[in-house]
Amino acid sequence: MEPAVDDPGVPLETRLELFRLVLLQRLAEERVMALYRQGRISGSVYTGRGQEAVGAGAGLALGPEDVVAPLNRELACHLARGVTVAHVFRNFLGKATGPTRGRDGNMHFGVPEKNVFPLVSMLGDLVPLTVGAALAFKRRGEPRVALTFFGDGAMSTGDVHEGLGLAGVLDVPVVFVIQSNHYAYSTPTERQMRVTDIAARVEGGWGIPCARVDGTDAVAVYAAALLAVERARLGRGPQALVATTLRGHGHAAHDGATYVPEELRARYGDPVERLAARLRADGLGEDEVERRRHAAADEVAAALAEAEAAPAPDPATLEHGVWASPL
Ligand SMILES: Cc1ncc(C[n+]2csc(CCOP(=O)(O)OP(=O)(O)O)c2C)c(N)n1
Repeated sequence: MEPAVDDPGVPLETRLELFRLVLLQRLAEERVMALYRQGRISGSVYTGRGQEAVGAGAGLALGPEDVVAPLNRELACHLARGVTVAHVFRNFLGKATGPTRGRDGNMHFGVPEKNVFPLVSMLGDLVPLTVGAALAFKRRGEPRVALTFFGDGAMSTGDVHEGLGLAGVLDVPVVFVIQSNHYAYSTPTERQMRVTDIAARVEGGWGIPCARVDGTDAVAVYAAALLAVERARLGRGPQALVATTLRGHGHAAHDGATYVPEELRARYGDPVERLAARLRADGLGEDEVERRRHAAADEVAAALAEAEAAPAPDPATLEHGVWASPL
């Protein structure tokens, strides 16, 4: 883990908003896991437990005109853009009024009016798309930035190589946030890449400046992401950030993560509790910290009740939105 960066320049108001975001992700995903175990969500679920600080910090560092492409582990990034918890639940529960109108029971959705790209896959596919958005901003002379995330496993895919290569030569305003969580599914990093220093790979391989940050520290992620976003906006070309984390669950709900040794787990703190401790050190009283936990729990409970009451899709609409070629 990287040492904590105690950035006194991040205002208390922003720290409190980060706390709200990581709490909401944590509590919403706990509900999602419970719903999955009750058989009320089909397929599987991929949560960001232990990695909440990364989506929250990077999401909050963007301006409203910027574009972001989050993956499954960055629910807090959606929330930072103003997407509601109820909207997320409506998708998981396959509701007609959800973002995919019941076609997906996961995080494969975008919110165009909030400049959030839809998740295609978590294996690097969003990298070339995000670079394309950044190229459009550059060609139109707009002061906007595009940001996406990918994991250490995704880093070994062709799309990531192509996307980073293109971003470098076109010198576009894009930020890559790499969630380095020691495993690609269950494969340890050292078994899928020989050079395991990801920042060194990004800088040496693609010529993109890459900061290192402790991915369990939301304030540090925010501060580093803000710097990267502003550099990109000022025309200094693509920027990257590697956030070191550990998944609190397996790759998906069905994966018990028994391959993660206890010694490794012991090296990582909980991002939610870490931020709570930091706020206490900032002078926030315990009762105020608790009040915020309760407020987040109430928001999640109300959002779930709202989503549960939403209508299911009409079976007659099954073929709507499906492209079919005439025989
Ligand atoms: C073409 C393809 N191969 C394999 C998979 C299964 N798969 C999904 S994500 C993943 C690894 C992702 O690793 P990483 O980017 O490090 O993310 P993490 O799960 O650690 O968060 C794998 C093997 C897939 N979805 N598609």
